[in-house]
Amino acid sequence: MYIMFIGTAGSGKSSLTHSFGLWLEKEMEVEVGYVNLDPGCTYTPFKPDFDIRTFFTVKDLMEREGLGPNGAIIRAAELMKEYSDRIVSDLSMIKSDFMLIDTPGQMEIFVFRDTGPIIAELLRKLGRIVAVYIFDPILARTASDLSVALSLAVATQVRLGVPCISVLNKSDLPEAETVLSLLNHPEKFKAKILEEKLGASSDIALALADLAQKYSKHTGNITAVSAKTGLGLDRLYDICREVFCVCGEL
Ligand SMILES: Nc1nc2c(ncn2[C@@H]2O[C@H](COP(=O)(O)OP(=O)(O)OP(=O)(O)O)[C@@H](O)[C@H]2O)c(=O)[nH]1
Ligand SMILES: [Mg+2]
Repeated sequence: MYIMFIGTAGSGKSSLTHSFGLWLEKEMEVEVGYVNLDPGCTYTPFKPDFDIRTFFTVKDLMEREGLGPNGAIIRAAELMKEYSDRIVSDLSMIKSDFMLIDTPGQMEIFVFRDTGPIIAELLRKLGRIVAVYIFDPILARTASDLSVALSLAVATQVRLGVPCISVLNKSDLPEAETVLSLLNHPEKFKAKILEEKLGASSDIALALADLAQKYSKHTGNITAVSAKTGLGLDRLYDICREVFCVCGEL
């Protein structure tokens, strides 16, 4: 099974790839392959079995092509698309029960450009694939911010076209408690949005909250995890497996 971790910058993609991998190896005694698809990172907490940085890095592109950091990130996304067949062919050679894929820090270069959907589609031909959308409680300090964060998860599902589940990472932090309480109580969530007095934007935030609620009916509720403490990793494992038991390959 291929599991792709997607999320906003700093949400914990690399940490969760690492801690979930260790958990799978120790608790489930399965073989785990680790994949780094972030050409901009300088460090990964896990030892990658495949690393996009063997082809190119954002730093090299800046030097070689005289680009600024954003230009180099966009160029890296174009190159990743060009290399997609090669990447997927290399991944198909790695023997493992679970292949955990860490994706670029800036999710827009993976999800909103062609790269992510192309790689997801190629992997889908090889085997089962799930995208795990990671919520960062730090980016959902208000109810309206949470509605925006939820809409990004919906957009990811639409863009990647593979089964997508959502987790709330950093659930060891106090901010996570508020987020979970809003997610579990839709009426309270909506009341909070109205309390925030956003004027005309309240209606948009309410519509986004409704959209997310509708979406979660198909994908299950958001599971609280912590890459730091290991909380909820057993549930993440169950959900990844349930995706295929319940709906088969979508
Ligand atoms: N408290 C807490 N901190 C976490 C958790 N997961 C990640 N972090 C911290 O969040 C920061 C970002 O974690 P990363 O794993 O590098 O996140 P990322 O999404 O891979 O980041 P980029 O690739 O740079 O976008 C680090 O300081 C981590 O230690 C968690 O479960 N709890
Ligand atoms: Mg990372």
